[in-house]
Amino acid sequence: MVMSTKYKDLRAKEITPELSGRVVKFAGWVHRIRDLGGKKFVLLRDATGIIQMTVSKDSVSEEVWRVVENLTLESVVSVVAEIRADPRAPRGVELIPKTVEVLSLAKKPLPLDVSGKVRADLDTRLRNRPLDLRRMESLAIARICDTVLDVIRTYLRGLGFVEVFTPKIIATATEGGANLFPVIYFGKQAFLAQSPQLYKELLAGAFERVFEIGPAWRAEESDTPYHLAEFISVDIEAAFMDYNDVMNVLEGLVKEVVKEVMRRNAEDLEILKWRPPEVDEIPRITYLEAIDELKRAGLDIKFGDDIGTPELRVLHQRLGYELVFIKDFPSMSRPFYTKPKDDEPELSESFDLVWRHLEIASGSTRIHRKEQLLEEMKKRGLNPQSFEFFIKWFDYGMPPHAGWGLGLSRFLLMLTGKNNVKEVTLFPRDKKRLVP
Ligand code: AMO
Repeated sequence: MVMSTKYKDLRAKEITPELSGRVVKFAGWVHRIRDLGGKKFVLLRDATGIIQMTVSKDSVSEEVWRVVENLTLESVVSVVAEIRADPRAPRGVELIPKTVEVLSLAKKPLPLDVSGKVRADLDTRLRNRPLDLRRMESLAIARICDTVLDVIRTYLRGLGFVEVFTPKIIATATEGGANLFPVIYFGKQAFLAQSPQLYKELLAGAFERVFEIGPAWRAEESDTPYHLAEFISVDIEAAFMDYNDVMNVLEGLVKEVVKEVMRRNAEDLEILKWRPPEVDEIPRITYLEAIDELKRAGLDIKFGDDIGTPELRVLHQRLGYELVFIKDFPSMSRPFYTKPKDDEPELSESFDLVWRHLEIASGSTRIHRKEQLLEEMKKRGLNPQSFEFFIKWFDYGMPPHAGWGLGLSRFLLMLTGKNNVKEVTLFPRDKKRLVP
């Protein structure tokens, strides 16, 4: 939809050769300047793309020429210009300015090249993130993320899930106590939520099917390409479903997201030079099968051991999947709310969704019987009193339920081909980074 505003009639992408002859207002950033003496090609950029402004000394006013001569990269300009079709210009169209006004003059030199010519390392880019985000690649990632969020919402609503928000300042650890961020809450000890887990369970006990897209915090000590101190978690919780059911929901969702990203973000994928994996049926293997495979590969691994990124690399190499569900993890390796299998209680109704060597989601059937919940808490040395706000409601009709949590930034790695979650997070937070 085209909307004329105080500063612009059209956005860069909307300026096409068919509009040749029209005089319009345009505003954007100076992306690049090619100087041929009496002629200057100024590439103007906005969030939709780039349009060339061609300025010839002998056909513009002295005032326009003076302004253009003093332009710096990333300055913001507002122009009134005639659109002219010209096959030599990028996209076959250019602007011939009548007036050029500088709305914000950028200092020289820039701390980071925005045009994409000079490569900078990730740390430099993150220190200069507001400029880094102006790069075409950053915009492509942001647009893909936008599609993902839209498709997730539409898909889950289509299945009757209701979008909810749970409290982010909470009283107890939900995913284990090691990586909590404490907060002082009116003089009392509280924490930033590691996940919406216990609240989404309570909500499934009221609304049956809920989902949330929101932040989660983990005080991650180690600096890896896959961990953030603050990340966006996509969570669902559903009453009257078990882990197989919610794996089906997740599989359907991943398929739909990939399909829609390919369709809606073809240009962005081209900018990123990436093609997401085609998703068909996602194979499901058990933890025990994975362990056996790793043993066959010569790894020294036994029941109960974690299957981390190094082990997943080996598994991916040997089994050659793009996506796989690993299920039925040992009960004691999962949080207290995870339901052990009825016939083999040392294993649990749990799963991870793995892309190549990266866990992107995890979930389970939850315990819905109070005595069993208390038993599992005891096994893990947890104090039921601290969870009274949660456990109490298991006395009043808690349905069987299941759910999962998906790390948005990890999912985006699969969809954008980037290899560090910080690249696909606007302002990432890690141990060393609190600004910008
Ligand atoms: P889990 O702790 O496995 O499960 O987290 C779910 C998903 O969140 C992502 N994730 C992270 N992403 C970036 N940085 C981090 N530090 C980080 N930690 C986790 C991962 C992971 O798969 N309550 C359960 C989910 C459930 O059972 O519903 C939970 O939080 O992609």
